[in-house]
Amino acid sequence: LRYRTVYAFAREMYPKTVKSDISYGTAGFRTRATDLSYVMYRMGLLAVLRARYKNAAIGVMITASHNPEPDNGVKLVDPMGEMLEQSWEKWATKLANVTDDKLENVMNDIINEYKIENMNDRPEVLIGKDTRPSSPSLAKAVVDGVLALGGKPIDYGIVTTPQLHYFVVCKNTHRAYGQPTEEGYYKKLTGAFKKVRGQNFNNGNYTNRVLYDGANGVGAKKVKYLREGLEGSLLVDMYNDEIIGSGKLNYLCGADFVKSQQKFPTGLPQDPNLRCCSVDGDADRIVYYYLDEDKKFHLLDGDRIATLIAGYLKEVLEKTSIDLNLGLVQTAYANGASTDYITNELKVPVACVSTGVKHLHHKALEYDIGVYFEANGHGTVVFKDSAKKRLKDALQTNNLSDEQKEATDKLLNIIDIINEAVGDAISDMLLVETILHSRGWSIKEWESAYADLPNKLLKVTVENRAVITTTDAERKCLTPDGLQREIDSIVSKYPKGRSFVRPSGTEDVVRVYAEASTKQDCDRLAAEVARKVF
Ligand code: NG1
Ligand code: ZN
Repeated sequence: LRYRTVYAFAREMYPKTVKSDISYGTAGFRTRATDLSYVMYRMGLLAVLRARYKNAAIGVMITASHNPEPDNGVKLVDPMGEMLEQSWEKWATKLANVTDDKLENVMNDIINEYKIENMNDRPEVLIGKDTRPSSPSLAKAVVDGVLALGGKPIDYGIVTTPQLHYFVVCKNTHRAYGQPTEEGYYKKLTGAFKKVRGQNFNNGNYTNRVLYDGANGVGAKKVKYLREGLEGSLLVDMYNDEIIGSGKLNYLCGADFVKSQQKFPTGLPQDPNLRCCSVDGDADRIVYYYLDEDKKFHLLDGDRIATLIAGYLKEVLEKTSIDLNLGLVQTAYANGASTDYITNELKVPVACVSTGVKHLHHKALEYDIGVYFEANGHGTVVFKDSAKKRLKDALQTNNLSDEQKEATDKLLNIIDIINEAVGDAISDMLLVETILHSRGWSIKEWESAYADLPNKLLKVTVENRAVITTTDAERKCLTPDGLQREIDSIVSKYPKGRSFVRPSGTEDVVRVYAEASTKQDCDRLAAEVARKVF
């Protein structure tokens, strides 16, 4: 009987109103909020199937991240906090696009394909949403889908994407990772942060005040709670914290605006040399920046954060007695200067993978300690369980020198500052602040490690972006025939030139990236390559 209700309910309450297809991409489904009710209900159904198949709790996050306020979206979170496994993405797409009368067939196809027999189990589905005005009704659609199929929805209300990932991991590790509550999340992060910082809140050229752009979204709402737990160890000055219904979400502010426009956001005081950071609309990305005495804008993006973290972890690691391998993972969008610096100065192995967090995360897991960041500020650090165990075991033995003991203890605390499940703006901010504090660095000193090559990212609209296929972590085109040869010949004219093109996974555009030794060359290179794509 319940089964009939599932589909009758779908037809009545959440009919498929949109004819055109959508597809589950690198960031799940994302489109205008008004077109998403039926998709949400269906993702509620899919989450229950996935949870039954994995015998674990699954997450559903409702957000469109850095997109404008009228958009929304949904992504599923797998048991260990990863993005939904790739082989299920095509089922998500099928389920979203099938007509109401065929919904039951696709559901049965999934049940048969994965031989899901425990259809009476009542697994937990953890649901989170961002601050968009459309989010509550879309969350209700997910809840209805979960209930209709007999799952147990747990509504976390408004949370950041990384918080939801954290809750899912806590649930599925029986709290070994932490308490699956917001309070548990803040306590874990701030507790570890305060331990590492100690009693001296300032150090050398580091001052414990950061200007924080909340993008008028969930990242603003949540930092208010975090601040209390920090107890003055870090002063977070909040800007752009108009939240629900202001229409200002991500507007002229936030990490995506700052990174893609390479501009100072609205709403923050423009005093020179102040350390500022911006998060995006679901607080899974962060970038730092400042204005100098001449009001020139300086951006410290994901590449900078990654190099700061990798350099520091390498140093702390060397002071312990334990031999763990450390690696850094980037995408082709990482600035060439950062890659050179990591390889030649830090001497940390660096890998390049395709765009999309799941690729970075997956590759990072190959190292004992894997640091990964996209240039846009999404990233984190992952530690192998065996690496953590070795650190903990070493601390138990009594044969460490004081220096080794201190370094091991510090590293273990640093692990607790980090949200290993997924890139997390709030946790990444605490980690950056910890490192700058420990080094006694101002933001300028951090920046002085290397000089970014001028770079440019263009969007080109073409009839069918799928005609472009790539290889070598998206750095080379396979098709259309001859395009790569043309790009190579253009690039060869520019000193330190590098350029590649690839179809976006989230927008109907082809992205053109270029970098070169001067801004003028970089602009020319980007324009020349873009012309070949038309
Ligand atoms: P696409 O649209 O595939 O380039 C963008 C970002 C990714 C990633 C995803 C998911 C760039 C160049 N691309 O992907 O880094 O964050 O969105 O949000 O920034
Ligand atoms: Zn985001």
